[in-house]
Amino acid sequence: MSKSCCLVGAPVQTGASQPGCIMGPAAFRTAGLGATLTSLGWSVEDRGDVSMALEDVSPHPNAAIHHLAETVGWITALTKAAYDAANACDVPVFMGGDHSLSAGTVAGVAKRSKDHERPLFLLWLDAHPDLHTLESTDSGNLHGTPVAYLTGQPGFEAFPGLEAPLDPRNICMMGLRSVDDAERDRIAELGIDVHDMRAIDENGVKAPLVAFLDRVRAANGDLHVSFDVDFLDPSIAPAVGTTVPGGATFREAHLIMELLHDSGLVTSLDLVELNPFLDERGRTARLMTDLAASLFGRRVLDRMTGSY
Ligand code: B3U
Ligand code: MN
Ligand code: MN
Repeated sequence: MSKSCCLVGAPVQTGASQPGCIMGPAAFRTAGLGATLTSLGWSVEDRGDVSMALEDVSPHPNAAIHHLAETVGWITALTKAAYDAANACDVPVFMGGDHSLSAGTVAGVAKRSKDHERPLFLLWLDAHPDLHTLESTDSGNLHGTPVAYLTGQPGFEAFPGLEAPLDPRNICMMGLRSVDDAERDRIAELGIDVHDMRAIDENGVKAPLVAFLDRVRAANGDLHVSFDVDFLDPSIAPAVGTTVPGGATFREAHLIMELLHDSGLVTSLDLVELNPFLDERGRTARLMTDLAASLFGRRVLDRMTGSY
């Protein structure tokens, strides 16, 4: 029996500073993500786009914060949609949408992992650690906060209560190159496994990723991958509102996807921050779709390797 994946659209843009991510799910569909995964032998169900109901939330004392009620609405809706999707297919793929959506998708799949008494691990591919609390964010853009929320940091009273907070030691971040002071302190305090671009330049991507995957396997864990477009260098992936120079090359990202596939460990995926309004003739949407295809088993040549 073929393995199943389901596509879930999360047209969220209220966590970012500029509009455009609302078009992300449509761009992934236009780039043929569903048909690509079908051609790789997966049975694919497109569950459509999630919709949001505004929540009644009082303003936060941090006046920089914008769209709090919308974000809370999205997190509530996406937590449920992700939990349902994770119960309905082997690997749900969440098509964003800005990165605030991961506060919901990861919360939802974490709840399902908890039902199955499996620890959830999180691979965060991003230029940013997205580790602000509602107090520490200066920009007020809530796509900078999901990892702090998901690890149960204080100050998220306005957000929905978390049923299954993540253990920060089960998080691996790769690609960081824009980190604010409060986030730098929090990384050290929480003991997150971080590989910034300097570390990738010095050590490559394979050794740290394989070490992390070995930990996931040894713990019999589930693995959620959250892939922010800005992990990639802007020269190959221009369709993102927060470009940061010095990102991952196509070859680094491609190898990560192939190693993830070979591991057989990935149980859910976010594709986030695609802003089609900023794209050049669909090239970023197509690149993200191609990279996802590699994670789902597109291969160049057969290899006689071990598990990875
Ligand atoms: N840390 C900054 C920048 C940022 C975070 N995530 C994105 N940008 N995409 C902030 O606004 O919180
Ligand atoms: Mn991000
Ligand atoms: Mn980012």
